[in-house]
Amino acid sequence: MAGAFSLREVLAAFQACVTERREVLLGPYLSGWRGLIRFLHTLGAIFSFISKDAVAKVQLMEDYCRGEQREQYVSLQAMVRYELAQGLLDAPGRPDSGCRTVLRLHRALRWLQLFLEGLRTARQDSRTSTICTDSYNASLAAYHPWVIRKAATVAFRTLPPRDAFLQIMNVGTAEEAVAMLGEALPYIGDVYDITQQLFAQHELLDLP
Ligand code: 1PW
Repeated sequence: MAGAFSLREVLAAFQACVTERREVLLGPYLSGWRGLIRFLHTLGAIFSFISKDAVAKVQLMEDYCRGEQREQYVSLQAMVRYELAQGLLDAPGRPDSGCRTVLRLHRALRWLQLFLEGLRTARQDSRTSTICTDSYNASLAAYHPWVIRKAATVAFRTLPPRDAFLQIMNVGTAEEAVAMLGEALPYIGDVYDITQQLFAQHELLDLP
């Protein structure tokens, strides 16, 4: 069915990211992002603006995954090893490394995690826009200049009420969507935590 799309697929992709050895596979990580971007587009034009930068970053990473060095970009762990060993993270004015690009997506993933968790646990009459603004302010906003924070906050105000939002996730009834979130969110948390630890270990959390 054209346009049929469920947030369940996004969460399944993030679930498929983590290997038995606790490595994060870039292929499913980027499919998760692709799905999320598709979902953001269903929220209207103003969210297309928000997702524009994520689209560019996912595209850049997909190019690495298909490029000559693709074997070095199978997992986040391989990528960090490779880019560090090649000195790709030392040169100033190199804004296109995989590590600094994934770091931006990683910070945005924290926002998504907090937002969906807020949505899951909120009272039925809660405002989606408030949940979204609060989760943004608690995460990604710290890395954004004022003008982006402002534009983001304006976009959030257009979000539909909680129950309607749960419906457009296309997972079933609001109750079913909440149950799905409860099941799937630990996997996003897992991906986030492993990535955070990897980047911290190599002192890459502040890559310009
Ligand atoms: C409904 C909740 C959905 C959460 C989805 C997350 C989407 C994240 C995209 C936010 C992007 C805002 C505008 C872009 C800002 C860029 O300057 C910034 N990129 C990100 C992803 O934060 C930093 O990238 P840069 O300039 O250092 O290359």
